[in-house]
Amino acid sequence: MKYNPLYELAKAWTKEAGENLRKSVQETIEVEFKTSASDLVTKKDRETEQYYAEKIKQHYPEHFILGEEGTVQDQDYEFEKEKVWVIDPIDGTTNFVNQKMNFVISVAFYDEGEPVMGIIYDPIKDEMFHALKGKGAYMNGEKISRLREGSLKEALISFNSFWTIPNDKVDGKKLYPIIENARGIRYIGSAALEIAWISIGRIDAYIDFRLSPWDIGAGIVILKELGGEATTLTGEEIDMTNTSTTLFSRPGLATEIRKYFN
Ligand code: 2AM
Ligand code: CA
Repeated sequence: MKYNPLYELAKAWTKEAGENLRKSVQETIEVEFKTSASDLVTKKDRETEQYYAEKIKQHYPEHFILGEEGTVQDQDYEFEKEKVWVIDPIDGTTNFVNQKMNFVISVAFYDEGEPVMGIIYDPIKDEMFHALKGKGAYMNGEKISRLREGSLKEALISFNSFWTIPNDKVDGKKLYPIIENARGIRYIGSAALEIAWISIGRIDAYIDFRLSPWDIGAGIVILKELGGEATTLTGEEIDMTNTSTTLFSRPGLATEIRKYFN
């Protein structure tokens, strides 16, 4: 398959970058604030993205990089027409700083807008979730089974409780019946990790109202490969050039959840 070498390289790079992050939680992590005290970036976010940028430039100089930290500047391209790496060097930076766990590297590859490859790596648990379109999804070396349908009453649903207080994206009261009718609510604090966990059934659905392409690029590939759902809250395809509302779930469950937002 033509993407196999790229897939193998990306997994090897991610393993190495993850080991580096795992070591760095022992050290003092210097924090900078981006837009507020809850929007963080560290030297490690930048270094890790830089690491990928160098590897990609070396092996695939014609590819583009859509990264959270904007390491590669002055790129002028159309996402739908090019080969693009979508990278979040640390998803869950707040967890990286405060918990020293529950953060991941999220790396995806899109070819002319088509989701091709996704890797989500939790370096503390040493759990790598990965998929190549049409070739199945894996957790480390083990193939993940296709997702079964599920219902809300048996489901663990993930969302940030931030969305239940007044905000400019959603009427938080719409989440109340979901809280009432689900088996339970969970939130880890890393969008990519929430999606990775859906793939192996640790949670059943994840709702968000303002995610960026790099938070979800890899998760979309992995979930789709397993028959899961990955759309906007209203069921449309996610626009990889913008922030969007998102609903990720095992099959069927998204339809049940969506009813509460009509
Ligand atoms: P990050 O850690 O890469 O910033 C935390 O609630 C989850 O939402 C994380 O996956 C975080 O990604 C993501 N997120 C997206 N936009 C955010 C924002 N403006 N502020 C905080 N977290 C954001
Ligand atoms: Ca990040």
